[in-house]
Amino acid sequence: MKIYFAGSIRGGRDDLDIYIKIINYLKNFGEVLTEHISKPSLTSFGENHTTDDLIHDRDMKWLESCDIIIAEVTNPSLGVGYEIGRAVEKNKKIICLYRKQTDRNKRLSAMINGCEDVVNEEYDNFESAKRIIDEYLK
Ligand code: 6K6
Repeated sequence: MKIYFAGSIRGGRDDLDIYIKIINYLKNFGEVLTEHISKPSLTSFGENHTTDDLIHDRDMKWLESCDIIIAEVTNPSLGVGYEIGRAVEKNKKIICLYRKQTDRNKRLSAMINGCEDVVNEEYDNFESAKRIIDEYLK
């Protein structure tokens, strides 16, 4: 199974630790096409080896070829929102994982939470994220 993991890069890297754990766990179920998102060297300031055009076109090809998208959507990211929208157009299976927040002012965008083509799941910690992943990927 080809898995496309989406997580914030230029939107901010505060959730990198949980991305690393989720990606490593997803590898039990198949090939994670976007494993680079778990690289600490991929900072919000970017890498100079490639251009934005190439990143966009490569990621769209991966999105087209994947069987499922797992998006960690706690940290708002334009790129992740864009990927989810494009994946909806392509009729892909999309699971969004949103970590429960103590700050009531922080809520998942209505455009994701209100999208009937997306499975939205809230989780508390990595253990509960794993249970959700098991539910959809096992
Ligand atoms: C790294 C840091 C700044 O720019 C980069 C370039 N690298 C990227 N490489 C691969 N995928 C990327 C890159 N930048 C964005 N993406 C895709 O968009 C990933 O698949 C992420 O799920 C999503 C992150 O979007 P932003 O808006 O948070 O960057």
